[in-house]
Amino acid sequence: MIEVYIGLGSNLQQPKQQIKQARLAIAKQKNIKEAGFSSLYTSPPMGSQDQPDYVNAVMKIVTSLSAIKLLRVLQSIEHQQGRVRKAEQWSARTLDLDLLLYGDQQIEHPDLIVPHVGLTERAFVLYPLQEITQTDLHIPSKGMLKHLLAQCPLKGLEKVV
Ligand code: A4P
Ligand code: MG
Repeated sequence: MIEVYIGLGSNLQQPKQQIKQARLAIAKQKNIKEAGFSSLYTSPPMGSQDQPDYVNAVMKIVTSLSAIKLLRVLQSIEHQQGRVRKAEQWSARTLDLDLLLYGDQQIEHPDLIVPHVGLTERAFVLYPLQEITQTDLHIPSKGMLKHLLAQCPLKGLEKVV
């Protein structure tokens, strides 16, 4: 079994509900067990400002699935929740599931880069990640989470109450 962190994001069609629904869909998969879930956070969009604010969260799971099989499971959940892929990068979406960390592995596959690209500069990933890690997490090839957080302004990130 391997410890994995997943980033969840949504800014369309009741984002909070989308995140909650995705959490349930992930947790009920065969070979996946939920091991933690952060608060929900809201933040202005990174990328085009011509779209609604996002709701984000981070989930910890333990799984026996390979990283690629897990990616396929996450993509099918995105699809079930009405995700439409647009040509434009960082466009609005009902659900985005990013494989942030897969144990302490570094993966460079045509369809999968782990740690997730950009993770180290994204407040909407680093702050929820910190909330659900007991010890100080090491991000492979990037350093300690607490050092990354010290260099990452909140950029409008707020906990959803
Ligand atoms: N892919 C490679 N590595 C991974 C990984 N670790 N996890 C590939 C998931 N997918 C990975 O992803 C494009 C391709 O990345 C996939 O085919 C997969 O094989 P996608 O989900 O189709 O497209 P995307 O999400 O639009 O692209 P991208 O570049 O991954 O965007 P991000 O990084 O997910 O950012 N602002 C706020 N405030 N909050 C957000 O959550 N999210 C985005 C999207 C933009 N702005 C945001 C937020
Ligand atoms: Mg994505």
